[in-house]
Amino acid sequence: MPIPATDDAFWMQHCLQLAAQALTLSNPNPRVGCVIVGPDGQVLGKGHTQAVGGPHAEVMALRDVQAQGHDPRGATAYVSLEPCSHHGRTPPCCDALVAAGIARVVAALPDPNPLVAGQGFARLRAAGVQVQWGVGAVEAAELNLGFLSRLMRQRPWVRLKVAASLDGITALPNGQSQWITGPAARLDGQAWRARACAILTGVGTVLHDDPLLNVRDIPATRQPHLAIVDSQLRTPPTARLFEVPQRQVLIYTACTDAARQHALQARGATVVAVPAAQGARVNLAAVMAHLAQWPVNELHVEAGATLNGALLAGDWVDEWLLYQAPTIIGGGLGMAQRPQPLETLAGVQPLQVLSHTAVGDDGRWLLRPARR
Ligand code: AOF
Ligand code: ZN
Repeated sequence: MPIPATDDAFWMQHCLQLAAQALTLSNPNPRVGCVIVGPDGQVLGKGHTQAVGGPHAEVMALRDVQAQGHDPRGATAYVSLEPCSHHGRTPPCCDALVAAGIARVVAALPDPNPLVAGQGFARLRAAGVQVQWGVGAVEAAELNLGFLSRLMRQRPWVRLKVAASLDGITALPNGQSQWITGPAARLDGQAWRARACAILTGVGTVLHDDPLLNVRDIPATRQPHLAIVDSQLRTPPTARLFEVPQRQVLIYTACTDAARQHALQARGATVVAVPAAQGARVNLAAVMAHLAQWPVNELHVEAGATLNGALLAGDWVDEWLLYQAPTIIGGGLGMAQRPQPLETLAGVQPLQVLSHTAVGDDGRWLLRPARR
């Protein structure tokens, strides 16, 4: 039996599934889905946001309606974000919906983009379209937590990934850190990299591991950008990370040495001068503000204990992605070293467990500071 176009919760779920298909594709645009449903519960067309510069979800769905030879007049459009009202890289979606004769729009969330921010709904209403929003808002926000963080807090959503042993060791005292977790966890880690707008690391990791910090071993339509916190510009211009095509490398530094800057720029890096913080390190607030402007929605951190500790101490970590191998190393470096160790446990931030799952032989915790 067809599901009528009045079952908003049902159709919004469908819409959110479409939005999820844009998980690694649409960055830094939000992941949005749209399904257009006829009055008798017939799906007339559906779509999701394409790669940046490409069509939005509503336009994809309207094209699908047309391709299938359906008539969208009088239909309901379910969309997981307020249809845009601005001319960005693409024309306004609300105009396209109005032109197609859509009678009702059900949205999950308003768009916090100041260029839209309620004007999409207002324009639809002014054109006589019935508008309702709020259905599926929690799920739509979860899917777009990076986009919402960037627009509403002017900072990326910071997800910090660590691979540790049962005793919380991430590297031997000599710094060796590879292969603590197994192949399934490493592959899972790639999927989390793929959904991020950018990966963040510290120069210590670059010097020690000469990592690529790219997406590999899984299908990828784009590479996240790479940001390096490097107060003294010690990143070697010969580092392997410069060999990854299709991404930008941003180096945040407090060092003004022109020769070093030029050598890195010659490798394609964008060197960003930020104020020094205490201990000759870079000011992380300035780094985060710049990344939000870049624009970065989800920032995936893979760094050593020093940068992790600075992020923890500065309260920048929104989410911990912690892989835990069933092994006890018995000494070495922990996952985060604060610049100033706490003197009392009262300062410890409790974490809320979002999930705890087996990934191959390892465990994966997804944790968020309890108050967020
Ligand atoms: C929608 N539907 O599927 C998405 C929207 O530069 P543009 O033209 O691609 O516009 C990007 C902005 O449009 C983005 O920041 C957000 O406000 C909105 N995204 N809007 O109606 C969509 N992805
Ligand atoms: Zn749009």
